[in-house]
Amino acid sequence: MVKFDAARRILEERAREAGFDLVGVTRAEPLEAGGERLRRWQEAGMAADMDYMKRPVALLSDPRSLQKSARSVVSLGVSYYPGDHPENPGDGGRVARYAWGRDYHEVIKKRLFRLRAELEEELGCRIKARAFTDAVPLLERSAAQHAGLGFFGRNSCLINNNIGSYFFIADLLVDLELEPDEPGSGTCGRCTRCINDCPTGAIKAPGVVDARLCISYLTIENQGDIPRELRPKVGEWAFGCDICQEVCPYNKRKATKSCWPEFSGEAGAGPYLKIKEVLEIRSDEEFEHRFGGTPLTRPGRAGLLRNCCVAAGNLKLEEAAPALIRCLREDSSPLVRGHAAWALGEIGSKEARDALEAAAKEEKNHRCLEEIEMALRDGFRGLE
Ligand code: B12
Ligand code: SF4
Ligand code: SF4
Repeated sequence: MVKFDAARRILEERAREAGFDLVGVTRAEPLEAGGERLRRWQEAGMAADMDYMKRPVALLSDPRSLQKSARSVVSLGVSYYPGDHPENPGDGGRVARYAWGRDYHEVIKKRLFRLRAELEEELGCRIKARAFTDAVPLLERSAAQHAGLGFFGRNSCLINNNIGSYFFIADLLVDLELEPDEPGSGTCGRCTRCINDCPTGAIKAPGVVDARLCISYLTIENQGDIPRELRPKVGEWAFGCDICQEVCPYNKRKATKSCWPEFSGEAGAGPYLKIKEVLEIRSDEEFEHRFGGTPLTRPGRAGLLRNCCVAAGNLKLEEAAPALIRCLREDSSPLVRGHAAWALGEIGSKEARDALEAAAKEEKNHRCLEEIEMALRDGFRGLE
């Protein structure tokens, strides 16, 4: 039988060797305070259309609902910070840092399995384990806070005093009894920058993000329209949003560059999408060819084109007008046609208006027709 503290030490060593920046352990017991906050969040409707976040609190807050035999939760943190966001070349749709490289689910899972295998070898016993990151129903931030990885910032992110908040949380649920860590502690002090600077006012109270307003939700998880009144506030973001982390003093001082090459901009889509090029993607095959193996597949082809339409409209990107007009005429998705209409209204050129007027005669979809009419009514200020 392996000794309690020896197993903990071996875990720490192997996890560091595997490239994890943070490692901590908590007992596989219900996360009661987190569960209570989740209940209030769900009841307020803040989970928007994310059905997986509407599952019972008892399920989402209990690690043993994922693995009955689990005794400990090993919580791991890995920095994805690729560095500063470069200046927009002028025609780019901004991508949140966590998504510049390869799909973190796959990349991290591989290392988690390797870590488990190494632990089994070193400890000389079979370990029944479940390994995951961001893919199962568990309050990962709460578990990580219990395991000592950091404290909750007012932006609701888990912040580590040494590396800031640009890190993924990954978990190994194991049937081993491991020595638990002290819970993470720290404070935002009197700072409220994230709350003040969130463009949509999504941070409703310290640690409480209303997903219905959050740009990250609107551009990634949301499968429908980006509400018209929120579109101007989305700015140039085409996938996710980093503002409440960018303004955070902990990240300004402490953000530590990731040492995983898979998360660098060169490994994936990088910091900006070429809006004009994305707007030309017409098939799922082409989309998969361009973005397969990166986190950008999450909203699907139509979702990513929708986002690029909104970014083009906000950038008043006249050079994207021909591509937007092709979306309006040819795209099979009403979501794309509707948002292309909005963007053309924002760009407000003569060719944009001509295209909208022509489309108004052809469009059969009721929602798209409404978008076209509203674009003709509300856009084009200053063209007369
Ligand atoms: C749903 C979800 C989202 C939703 C909702 C986000 C939200 N804040 O709820 C959307 C799509 C908006 C989103 C956005 C992002 N997400 Co997200 N998301 C998740 C997911 C799947 C569940 C989060 C959740 O349970 N929300 C429900 C609410 C109630 O919980 P919560 O926000 O985590 O808040 C808890 C704590 O903040 C705590 N709390 C807050 N204040 C206080 C104060 C006290 C005193 C106490 C005791 C507790 C407490 O209580 C809550 C319950 O545990 C997790 C993965 C997972 N399975 O956990 C990733 C996760 C939270 N996301 C992550 C990331 C990276 C992001 C983005 C940065 C991506 C981006 N750049 O666009 C943004 C950040 C936006 C933000 N400010 O939260 C990481 C966060 C890592 C970290 N260091 O914190 C996670 C953990 C994924 C991972 N495995 O790495 N996300
Ligand atoms: S990710 Fe962006 S929109 Fe969401 S809470 Fe943070 S600043 Fe606000
Ligand atoms: S910006 Fe300020 S208030 Fe927000 S999480 Fe960072 S330290 Fe806390």
